[in-house]
Amino acid sequence: MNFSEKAERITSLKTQVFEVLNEYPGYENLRNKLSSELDEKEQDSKLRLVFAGQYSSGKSSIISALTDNKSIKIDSDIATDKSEDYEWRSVTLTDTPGISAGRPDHDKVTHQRIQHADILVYVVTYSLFDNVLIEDFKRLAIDYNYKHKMVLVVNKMYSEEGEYDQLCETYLKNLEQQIGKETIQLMPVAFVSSGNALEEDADFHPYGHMDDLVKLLDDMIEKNQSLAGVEAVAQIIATHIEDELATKVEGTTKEEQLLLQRIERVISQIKKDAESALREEASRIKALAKSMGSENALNVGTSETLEEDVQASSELLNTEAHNAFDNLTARFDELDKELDSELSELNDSNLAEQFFMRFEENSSENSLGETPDIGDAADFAVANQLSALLGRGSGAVASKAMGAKAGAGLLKASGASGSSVHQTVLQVGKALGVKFQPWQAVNIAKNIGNVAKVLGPIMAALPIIFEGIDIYNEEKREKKIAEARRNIREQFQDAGDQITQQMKDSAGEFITAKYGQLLEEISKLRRARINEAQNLETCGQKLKSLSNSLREVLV
Ligand SMILES: Nc1nc2c(ncn2[C@@H]2O[C@H](COP(=O)(O)OP(=O)(O)O)[C@@H](O)[C@H]2O)c(=O)[nH]1
Ligand SMILES: [Mg+2]
Repeated sequence: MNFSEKAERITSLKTQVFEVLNEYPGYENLRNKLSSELDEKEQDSKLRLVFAGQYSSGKSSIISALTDNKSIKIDSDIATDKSEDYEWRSVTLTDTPGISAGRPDHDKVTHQRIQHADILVYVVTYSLFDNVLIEDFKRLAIDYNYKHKMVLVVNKMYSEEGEYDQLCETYLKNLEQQIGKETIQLMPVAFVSSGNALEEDADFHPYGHMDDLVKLLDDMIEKNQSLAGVEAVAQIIATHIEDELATKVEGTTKEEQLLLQRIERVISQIKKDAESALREEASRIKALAKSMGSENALNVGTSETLEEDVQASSELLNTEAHNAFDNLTARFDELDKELDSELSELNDSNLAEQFFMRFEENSSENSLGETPDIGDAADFAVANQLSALLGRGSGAVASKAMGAKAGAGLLKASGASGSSVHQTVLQVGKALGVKFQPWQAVNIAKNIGNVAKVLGPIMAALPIIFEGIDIYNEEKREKKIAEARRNIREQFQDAGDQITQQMKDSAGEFITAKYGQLLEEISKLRRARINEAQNLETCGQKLKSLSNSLREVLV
């Protein structure tokens, strides 16, 4: 299933879930909880495409054509003075006033909105870039580092003479000259005429080509839309249904579900903490690289020791990257300890006591004076897993079930008191058939190798960067210095991006392999047990099958 198919399937299942929830009474709580969580999720996961570029280049016209919204203000004068959001497909389009109309207030609004952009759509017209625009463009592409998330649109195509294809070719050549071949190759470019697109019969408008733009935006959205965002919706719905059904099933299964649910929450929280530790370290390195770039850039043309300074910076960045790795290792260790203590706390809870009591004595009465409710073999198997999960030691329950002469104390004795941190986590994994890779095995220091390698190109490029900054001609010299500054900033920024990407790749992989896999196994177990439960009414059965379908999309 590709991204759109997956998204479509999830949307359709979501609709069906709400249809069922609206039809049957008794599930109002679930419905309300689901809608509020999904609303919240939708708000923060939606991609934002911000339209920037020159005033009057046709930003509003393009948005109007895309959304088929005729009420958007379009003017040959400066029409938009504040930014405005429009919904389009799965994303938000943000119209801005644009820049360079001699209105600093507009420039400010535009740049504020740009900071919230996931994708930047930069709109120019057939006259392409002038000096002011090119500065603005480079600032966004390089200083704000949008070059990988930018789409360039050349609008008002029909204003020129010539065949469409030929025009595109000419414009592309000009663009290469104006903003550099390398940058333009990173960036998808669309040549359109949004004015034409607004007219009714598109056949008469060979320069329209809005479909090209739509396709290009689609690709860009697909590439940037984290699948995680869409999958999170499926995850939220399935999990909530499972939680709800867990309260509706009866007997042993109910307590068992509650326990599994509690364990799931504990591990989820640990996983979130691990992820935020990673984010924190990554953004620290990124910020450091960025500030090093700016600092060194400022010294171009004034410092005699720039080369040494750059060298020192790259060494420091190297050290800091390794420190970040050490910090993460320490944090992950702490989280293991936390997981251990949370699980043993749960082990001591009334819920666990009550659950395990059922399996403690298979004759006469248990300590509550009730006749024990001994389940079938499957119940014992799950109880056994739970026992291992909570650090009671695996095997204890099963051996009891087989009638081994074990006192009630055995469960406790083999339990949390004697378990050491990593043992518990490993035991938890073992109980669920998960093999962990130790964090050290995905040593990012190994992956990073030497950050100097990342920074090598900077050093190599320095002589070229500095070439010509000593020339006499003041204007040329200024230009050369500005170019060198930008270059240095860009190099450090790229280095920061590369290092953090490597951090995210390896630590992210570790987090998923460890906690993610645990969660998956627990969720599988819960679902299997709910599926076995026979006592759900019609609505429950329907929800159960929908949540199963959602899970199928998720694998
Ligand atoms: N010739 C031509 N004019 C257009 C096209 N698209 C928009 N315009 C005109 O350009 C002017 C500015 O458009 P607008 O969408 O308000 O630009 P914005 O300031 O970037 O939002 C308006 O008069 C539009 O009618 C086009 O494709 N071709
Ligand atoms: Mg406008």
